[in-house]
Order: sequence, then C-alpha cells, then structure tokens
Amino acid sequence: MSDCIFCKIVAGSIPSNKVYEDDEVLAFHDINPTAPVHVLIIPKKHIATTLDFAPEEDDRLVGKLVTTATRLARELGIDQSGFRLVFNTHHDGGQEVYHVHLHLLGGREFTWPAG
Ligand code: DGP
Repeated sequence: MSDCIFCKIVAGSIPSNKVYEDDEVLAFHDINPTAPVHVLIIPKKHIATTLDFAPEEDDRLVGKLVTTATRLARELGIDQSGFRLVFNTHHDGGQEVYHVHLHLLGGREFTWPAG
C-alpha cells in the first residue's frame, strides 16, 4: 500500500523508533504517546483493520501481535504495574491509521470505562 504511513515505516522510508522487529511484525514507539509507555505493534503485511484479519490464515499472526506486546511489556518494565492492549477499529473505535496496530500502553493508571 504505497500511501500507507505504517507500510512506509515497515519499508524504512519513514523513520521510527523501533523496539522490536522480525520478519512478520514490527514494534515502535508511538509518535504521539498518551502514556509513559506507548508502543505500536503492527504486522508487516498491510491489513487495514481488525475486520480484515483472515480467519485461520491470520490466527497465528494475531496471536503473535499479542505475545509480542506482552513480551515487550515485561522488557519495558510495566508487566507488574499493569498495562492496556488496544486495537481501535473504524471511526467510533478511534482508528486514524488504516494499517492494523496494537497499542501497548502503560506506566500510568487508566480509567474504565474507556472514554
Ligand atoms: P489509532 O488512532 O489507533 O489509529 O492510532 C494511530 C497511532 O499512530 C496514533 O497514536 C499516532 C500514531 N502515529 C501516526 N503516525 C505515526 C508515525 O508516522 N510514526 C509513529 N511512530 N506513530 C505514528
């Protein structure tokens, strides 16, 4: 997707502050953090929204996004205090970038219900 900002980050044509990368996923610090720890974990292949995860085909990839996030939570030292994992989807979910990303948020206390 030539006009996708996160595909450009994957390709390296837009810089990012990476925290993890392998052949399937990339994790980098959010450019506009809303918590002391705010990391985005994305699949390298372009998937627009959570609704576009392909059942069965993407099951393992979705799991990997989550296990990458929890491993990073440990590495970043927020596993004991706690953290939040969020996929925003479409307008009401607050999605602005249409390349699936899992937010890892921590380092402060969050309220519930979500605002
Ligand atoms: P969402 O609202 O769930 O689509 O979140 C998109 C997030 O992406 C938002 O927190 C800001 C972040 N973001 C947007 N553009 C860039 C960028 O170019 N670099 C980085 N690191 N983060 C970005």
